Amino acid sequence: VIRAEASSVLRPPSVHLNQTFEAIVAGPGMIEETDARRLGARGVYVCVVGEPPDACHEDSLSRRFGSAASAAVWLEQRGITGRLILVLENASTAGVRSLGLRLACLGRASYVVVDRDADGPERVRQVVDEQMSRRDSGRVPGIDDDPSWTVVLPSEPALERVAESLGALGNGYCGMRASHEDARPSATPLQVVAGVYGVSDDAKLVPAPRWSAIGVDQPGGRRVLDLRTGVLAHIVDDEARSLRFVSVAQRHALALRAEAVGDAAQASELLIAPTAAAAFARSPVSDDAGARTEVAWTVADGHAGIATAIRERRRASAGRWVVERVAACVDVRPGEEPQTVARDRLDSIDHAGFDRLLAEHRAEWARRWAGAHVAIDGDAETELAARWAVFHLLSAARGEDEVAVGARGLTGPAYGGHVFWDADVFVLPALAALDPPAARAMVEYRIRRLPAARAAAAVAGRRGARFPWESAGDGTDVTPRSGINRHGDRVAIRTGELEEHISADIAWSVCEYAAWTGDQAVLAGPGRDVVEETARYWASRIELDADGGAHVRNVIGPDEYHELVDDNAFTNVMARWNLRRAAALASGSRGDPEEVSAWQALADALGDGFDPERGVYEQFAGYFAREPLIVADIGGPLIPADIMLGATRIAGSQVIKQADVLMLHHLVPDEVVPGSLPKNLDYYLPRTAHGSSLSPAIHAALLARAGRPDDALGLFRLAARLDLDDLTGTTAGGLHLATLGGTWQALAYGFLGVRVHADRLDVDPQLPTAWRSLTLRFWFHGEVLTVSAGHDSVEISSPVALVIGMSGSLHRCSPGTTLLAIGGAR
Ligand code: IFM
Repeated sequence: VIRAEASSVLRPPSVHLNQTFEAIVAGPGMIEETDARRLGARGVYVCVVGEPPDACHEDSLSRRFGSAASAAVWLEQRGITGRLILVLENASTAGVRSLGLRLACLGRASYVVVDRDADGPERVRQVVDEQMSRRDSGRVPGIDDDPSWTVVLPSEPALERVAESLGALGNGYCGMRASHEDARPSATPLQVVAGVYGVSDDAKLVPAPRWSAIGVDQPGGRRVLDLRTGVLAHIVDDEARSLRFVSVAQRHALALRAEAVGDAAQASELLIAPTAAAAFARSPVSDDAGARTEVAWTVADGHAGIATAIRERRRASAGRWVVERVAACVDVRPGEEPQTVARDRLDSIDHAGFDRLLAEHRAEWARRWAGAHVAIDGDAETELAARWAVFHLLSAARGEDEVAVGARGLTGPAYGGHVFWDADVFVLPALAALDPPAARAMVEYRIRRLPAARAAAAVAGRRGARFPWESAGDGTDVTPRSGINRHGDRVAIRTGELEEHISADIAWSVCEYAAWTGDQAVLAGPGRDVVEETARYWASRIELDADGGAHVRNVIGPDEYHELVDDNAFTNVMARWNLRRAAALASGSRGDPEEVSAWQALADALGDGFDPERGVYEQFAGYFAREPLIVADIGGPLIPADIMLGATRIAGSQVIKQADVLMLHHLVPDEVVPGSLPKNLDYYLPRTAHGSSLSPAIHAALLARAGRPDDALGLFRLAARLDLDDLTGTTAGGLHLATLGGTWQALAYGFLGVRVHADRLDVDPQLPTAWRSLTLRFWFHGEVLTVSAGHDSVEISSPVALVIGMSGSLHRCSPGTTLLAIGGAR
């Protein structure tokens, strides 16, 4: 990075540029017309710093921008920021500095002052020429190493598998772990395509051919994940580096470029068989004018397959080698010819080429962040962790067709890629706000599996639809029936049979999606079928007493330490909500009035375990009589209490794994007794081991809602850093997507107090003392809003008029920015 000091003359060739600037912002008059055209034609943006704009050279590209401010914004929208911009100024250093202060994207730019009357213009040309020659020789592009947007992966060999998860890249279609480009024994490289599952062997995601092992060891250095532009860089030193990305602009496209000094041996094969079991085949490598091409494919159970086609070019010049790979990763349907499908995609990807793919990819990430920004003033470490969470949420799903978001997304093999309630309750609400089309694709995944859920209900002798606890390709239940525990013993897994709340959770997520997006069409069509069919299931699942009491017996609630319980409060209240919501959707339209009133009556009869004397919900029938153990007797939070004290002891106690009753306060606050949150928090928090990664973020959200933001902060940081610090020791198997979704939810629902309604948005900020402000940008009813809360006021920016509920009043906000005082309207 150029670090020239401000001076009257640009420090010339002694200035060592170790990366290609993506943009050069130059002062008026410094670049001749012909040069401007020449440079512009070659992809360098020449913009103007300083006023007046009419001093711009008539025919230069600068005319397009008018001012440095608009130039900077234009560049930022293309993912070009900070150190990737060289600002050259011929007015005053102070002018550029003040511009940098006003514009975040120029705040980190390198800048120099050129004396126009001396040899400044010539120096500018030298810098530009050096830049162009770097680009022409295909050097590895640099990244903006902004500490608030980059995550350095751990480099200790013992943490290699954790690092592979933390730096995983994905576009919702395919995902790959951040494995090194050489094949290290400690590594577990994996590339998968969302929704491509095998059938046998627990219906796991099918591993794709590996495409990024270039056969060259570049030891040491830093692996840096650039969240802003979605690239993974491996930087050994000025001479050796690599950069790769999974394109978010073209879902099949993958690209990698690496360079180093010396000679690189050519790998004989470009694609490598994944280690996990799947039939693997390859075509012979073909060589056409130095571009080597290969296609390989994996097939599981003879039906689900992934083909990868790759083209590699190696250049060597001046003692340096550069390897460039572009690849196409495609799912192959039965009857399709893998070679043809992948090769066709590759040809069009290769036609675009590495630089254009990267430019499109960066621009798409810039577009995504424009609707998903997170800033926490006063807590840089947590801010980075929150951005990292949003990055991986946005990488997990895509806004087309349908998308299956597994418990670990596309970042690792744990749980075989199966879809749990993690997707519907934890990830989906975040994506409904950050990337609504991606959330719609997640809803679509469930809608298309409604027939399988109906069949499951029928097999159980019930009506309606019963969704599976773990779901993969066809929507049948793929929960394993047994597993090996940490002591090596085989134990029964009963969640598939008993954890039935998922059916109501899915109905809830469809409604939450509609509330965030205003997409009423989904609730008038297939989404309504999901809500009604699940209600129908509950209606046939609920058992009635002789005295008219309604019960759901023999279930597992979210707290999986207690199996085969009756009247789990969470299950019952979610079922009640499901019945009421279906009744509301059905009444007055095509609904059968008799069925609607039966749903309403059942909902009213269903016990919820609320004990009015204590003001606390009993988690299930008989829970209060269990051994009164609390977690502090065993250890700190995030402990697997069942392993420490044995599953039987814990099952007989009041220690619970994760938020259960309290999930109700988070998901359906209108279904619980008003004002019951504080007492239930006080009761259940000491009994919660957070043995599931799903737990801390939800408690953080609820503590903030209960007016205890400083208490919330500890659990929030735990959630935000759960994977970054591998706090559960399970991150090697992939990232905990539910925790990432919970992290965003804790910020939005918890600290900002956001609630969405059909016609308005409520906010009720509760910031920890350590934070000066919290800013979130998100989509609400088709528009991007920015909500920025401090301790005394909240600022809401919206392109359209909006009704905001705050402190018990409704505020009509005009388009633009509205400032509301917390605790009273202004
Ligand atoms: O869905 C969760 C569950 O709540 C706790 N055990 C792990 C599952 C997958 O993350």
